[in-house]
Amino acid sequence: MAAVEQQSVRSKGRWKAPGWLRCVWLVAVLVSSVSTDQTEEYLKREHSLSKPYQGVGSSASSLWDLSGNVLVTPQYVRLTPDQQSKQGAIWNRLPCYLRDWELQVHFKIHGQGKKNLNGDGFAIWYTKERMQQGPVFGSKDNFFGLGIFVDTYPNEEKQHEVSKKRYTPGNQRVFPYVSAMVSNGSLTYDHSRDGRPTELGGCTAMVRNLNHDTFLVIRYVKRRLTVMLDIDGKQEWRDCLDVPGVRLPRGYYFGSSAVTGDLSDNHDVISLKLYQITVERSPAEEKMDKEVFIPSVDNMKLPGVDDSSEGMSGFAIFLIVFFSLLGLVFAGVILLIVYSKWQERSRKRFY
Ligand SMILES: [Ca+2]
Repeated sequence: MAAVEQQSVRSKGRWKAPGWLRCVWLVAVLVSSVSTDQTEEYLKREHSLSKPYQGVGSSASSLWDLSGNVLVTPQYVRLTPDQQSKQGAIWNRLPCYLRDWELQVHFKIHGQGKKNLNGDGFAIWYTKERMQQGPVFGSKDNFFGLGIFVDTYPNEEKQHEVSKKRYTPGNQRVFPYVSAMVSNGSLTYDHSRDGRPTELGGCTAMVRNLNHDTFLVIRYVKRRLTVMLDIDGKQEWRDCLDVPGVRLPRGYYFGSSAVTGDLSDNHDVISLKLYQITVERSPAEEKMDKEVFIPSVDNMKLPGVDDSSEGMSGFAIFLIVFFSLLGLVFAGVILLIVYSKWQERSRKRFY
């Protein structure tokens, strides 16, 4: 059992080799010490949540805190019931200091509402803040860190229907929709637009009212953020989004939250399994991989702290260049005056 749990579900759905072939493969792996991209995975129990959730929310030694209308049963953690205006969250008590990790989320969204008459969805968080209620799927806006959203209600599409506005081609999408956002504390999630202005990427994911298990995996390895889904009951991961150059500080908290409004759903988390990924880095990669203090994404301008410091340095360079040029002109003028005076004097001496 423990051995099974030590393996990441990343390998799920792959072809299973017969025993003898696996032995040969194992020997081959042991013999060959040369590997370009060797990765290993370990389940980190302190950041994981699984059935039967012993002591969660009730014991002082629990690794998880509950907030809002969350309900813990032996089978699932219900973030919200299928009722209007509910909000619930579950947060890990321990900050995570891993550099490379993978979070596997086993979840279930189900309710009485017909398609697009349900809401609002749930979020998975890796943020500086924890246990703070707010408008982003029941959690705080202007957060520091990463949010992965499983959005089940098309707010923008519904507004367009009401106002009969035309769509920009390519902007219309099918819901439920999974998206990612990284914020440095200054970005606001635009609920009315389903987060379009701030999203890093996303995909459609038909995850409601399914009879089979649904999974989502968030991988963060060498600053590359990938989200994959296993929602078709085929035990296969399919790509959802892939963003390189995502800089997330260490020591943030994992959590999950959900919200219902006029429309509702049961948002259940069945398990959260965090795997440490051990990955080799070349000396050059190691040198590039400096400690991060403020979340950011390479080649993407986030307003706020990062941006203003960059803006300031640009302005400072401008000032330096400007005053240097001014100084040069001033020095030139003085030299010219001195030279003409000297010429005048030497002329007087000759006459
Ligand atoms: Ca929405």
